[in-house]
Amino acid sequence: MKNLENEAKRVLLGNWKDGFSVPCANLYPFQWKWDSGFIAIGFAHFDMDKAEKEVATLLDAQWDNGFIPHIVFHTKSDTYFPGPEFHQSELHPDSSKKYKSTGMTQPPVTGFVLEEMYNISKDKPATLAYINSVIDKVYHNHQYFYENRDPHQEGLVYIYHNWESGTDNSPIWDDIFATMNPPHYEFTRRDTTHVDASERPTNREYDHYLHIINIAKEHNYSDEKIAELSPFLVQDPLFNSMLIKSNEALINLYKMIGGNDDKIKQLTEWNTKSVHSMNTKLYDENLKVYVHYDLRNNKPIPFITSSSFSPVFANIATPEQVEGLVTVMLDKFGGEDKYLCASFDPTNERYNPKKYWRGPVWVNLNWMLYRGLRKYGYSELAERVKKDTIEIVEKSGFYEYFDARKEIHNTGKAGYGGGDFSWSAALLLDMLK
Ligand code: 9WN
Repeated sequence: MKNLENEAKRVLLGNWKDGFSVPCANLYPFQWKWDSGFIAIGFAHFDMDKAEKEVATLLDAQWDNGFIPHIVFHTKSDTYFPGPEFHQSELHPDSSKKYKSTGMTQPPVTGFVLEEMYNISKDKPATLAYINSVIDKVYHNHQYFYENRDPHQEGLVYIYHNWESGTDNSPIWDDIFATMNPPHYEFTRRDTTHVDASERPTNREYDHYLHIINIAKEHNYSDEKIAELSPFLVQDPLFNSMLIKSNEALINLYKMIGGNDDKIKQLTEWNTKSVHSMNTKLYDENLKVYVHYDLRNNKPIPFITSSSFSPVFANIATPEQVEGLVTVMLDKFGGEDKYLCASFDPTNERYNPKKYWRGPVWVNLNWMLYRGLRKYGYSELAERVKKDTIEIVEKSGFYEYFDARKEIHNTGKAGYGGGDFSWSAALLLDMLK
């Protein structure tokens, strides 16, 4: 491939839509919450103005209760299902009056994204002034999570839909879906007109996805009712790691801004409790990794995913725990024949190297693992994650996800899902710097 850095910029500029970016043309024609954060990190390296607008546009769609939706429908498009007519965010009394959106959220990346933007900035006073103008919205979002998504006051927030995790069809959810028996809905998929169906979730899986939303809609997206009734209620180590990392970033940024002692105190209290619960409730002593917890059925979900390693990104794991995580990563995910890091345990029978979050490598997870491993002093492994990421993109292009098997990249198509995918470009650009 040509100069990777220029190619990455081309992808980002191509997906920019006057104030926000789409994750990928046609397949995802709106603004997504965690995508927008990763995209802003990419833009920060060559166009800070766009990075700032990206985040500001997302925050402009915040609800009165602090909630930030997972998709904001700024523009009309009929290339994606389900769109605004299905989600009906207007059912919730606090929803944005300005934009239609979904009634679910995505991992809270915005806090640490602001800190990344500050670190990248060549004009730090100007960037800090911008951060000062938006930071309270992010704080309000965290407040929403701790006040509405943590029914037992454990410091661990729940997600009520697999789309909230960002890791949509991971095998972790299979057993939860097995407890449900949704109707067969009539709907027309759009994703499978853009991407090979074998790389996407099945129609029956979509029945489950729509059913959970319908239950939430019946109760006008009330958090209390969702906590009481949703068949899907999970504490996700990736989601909570992002929240903890963003709490820490907000503390650092508020300290630089000055004042705000009450917020710093609150963020510190949240983090102390959250880190403790991550290391007790979500850490599996036998598997030596972090796992998801099924809050509806009150049991851990004992599978190893790339999310199981994500607490290294947020300074959550102790050095002993990191040693265990690294051993598992190398043993199960890190064979010579594989690129790091598959999204699901390659030694498990549910692993599928081509299907979305059931096995393929994702650049955003690799970026977090690279950063975390480097911070904990595992420089060799961190370098391998970085090298693998660059190599798969160089060989296969800026795809949405990639086959972990090296032989596939040498012999045929190994980049899957959407092409010219924004966060693959943005985070690769960051890794190249
Ligand atoms: C549903 C936009 C999003 C990502 C998710 C990814 C995929 C959507 C979909 O695309 O999910 O939110 O329709 O499949 O799984 O992580 O944010 O890129």
